Amino acid sequence: MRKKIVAGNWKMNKLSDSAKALFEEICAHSQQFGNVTVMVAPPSLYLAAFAKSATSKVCIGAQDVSAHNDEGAYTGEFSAAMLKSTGGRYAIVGHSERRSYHGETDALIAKKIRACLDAEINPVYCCGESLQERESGKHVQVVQSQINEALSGFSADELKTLVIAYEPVWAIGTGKTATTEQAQEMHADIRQFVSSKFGADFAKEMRILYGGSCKPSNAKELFSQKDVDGGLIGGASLNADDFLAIIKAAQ
Ligand code: 3PY
Repeated sequence: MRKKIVAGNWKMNKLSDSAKALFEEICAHSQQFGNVTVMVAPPSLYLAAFAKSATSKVCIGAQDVSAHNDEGAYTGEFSAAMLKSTGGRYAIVGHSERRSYHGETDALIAKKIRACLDAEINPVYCCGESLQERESGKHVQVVQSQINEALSGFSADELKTLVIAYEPVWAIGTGKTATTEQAQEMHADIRQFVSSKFGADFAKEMRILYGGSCKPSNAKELFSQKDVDGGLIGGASLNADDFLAIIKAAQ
């Protein structure tokens, strides 16, 4: 039985006071999270303070991390080891906004996954196709090739803490959500593909989250799908009531 994860990706939202208030409100409800792993990924400026004040039921994650784990001249970056030293547990890598605005490739993302694993940070690897790729029927091929490139340098043993987030790019920030059938179909395909690379036992245990306009009204149905192990939540994670309702839907 895979434990569900609900992760909030706050992206570049909220000034310090309102970020703190939102985080405190989420933490105040943590007794109600049951068996769901809840992760919050605030803007990185707030990470250390949040990690210090988080309850044991709320994990802190970064929205991105450097591919370098050695200290040095990497202006603007922070390492997975630094994240770990503040109490962070997860790092999102390969989000489509990092791919499109910062030109991140799966080769670079593979290095970020390596940096996370070396520092004992759980990587949340994002993959997903564009609208054009979906409409031309190439979505399965595109996602498989992303995963293939990002994960091929690793053994199953190394990737034990990996989480995959399937986020169709056409559903990110657009209000469009994949139908439950589309989500389940892709998740099942991802699990099958991972199984062919790393073995059935590994694939059976690996969590695959759905991301892309997941909200209270569609979360329960999405999370009830056999291969959907929770969600990576964008806009709806910025509102405590919505985020808490999504956590409830995962229980
Ligand atoms: C979204 O739901 O918009 C996301 O990008 C989550 O990462």
